[in-house]
Amino acid sequence: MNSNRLSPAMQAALNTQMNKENFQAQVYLSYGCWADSEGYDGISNFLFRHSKEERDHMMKFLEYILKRGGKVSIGAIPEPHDDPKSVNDCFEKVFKQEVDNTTSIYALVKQSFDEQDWATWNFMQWFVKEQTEEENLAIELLDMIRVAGGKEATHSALFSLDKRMGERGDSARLAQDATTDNP
Ligand code: OFO
Repeated sequence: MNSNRLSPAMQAALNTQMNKENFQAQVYLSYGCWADSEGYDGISNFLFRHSKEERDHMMKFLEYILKRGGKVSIGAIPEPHDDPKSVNDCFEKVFKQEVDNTTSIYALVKQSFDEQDWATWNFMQWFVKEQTEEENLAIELLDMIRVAGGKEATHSALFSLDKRMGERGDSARLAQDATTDNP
């Protein structure tokens, strides 16, 4: 008896998104390494923690597919994009990645609606809320770099910004505090 409660199309779409979350974790990881090698410890710490969040998102999709009796397909993770050219470029790339991810999440919501797969529709609502928060966070980063001078930010402005990010509260939670249920 087939106990898979996901349609073939939905299973494929959820697997694609699961692998995309893993790719995003790699991108944040590579940006974190770039920031550290440029001397921005606070920004690097923030990006490393965010990488862990994306990895937890991947696990959330993985567990959901399994719970619905589906088949998980772990794909290869593409190489992350080139390193950012500056802190300004880094934050712009983060914003773009989050907006792009929102588009993918909304497509999944629409697909679940069209299929009347209410379990998946309900599951996806967590990600709709999460993307609003992640976009807010990315907008906040853009605001911070704009106030610091944007592309023209001086070393001392970037030093203060890095320090501030190092002292930030845990809006991006510490890796050890995150769980699959509450990434
Ligand atoms: Fe950046 O968020 Fe995952 O889904």
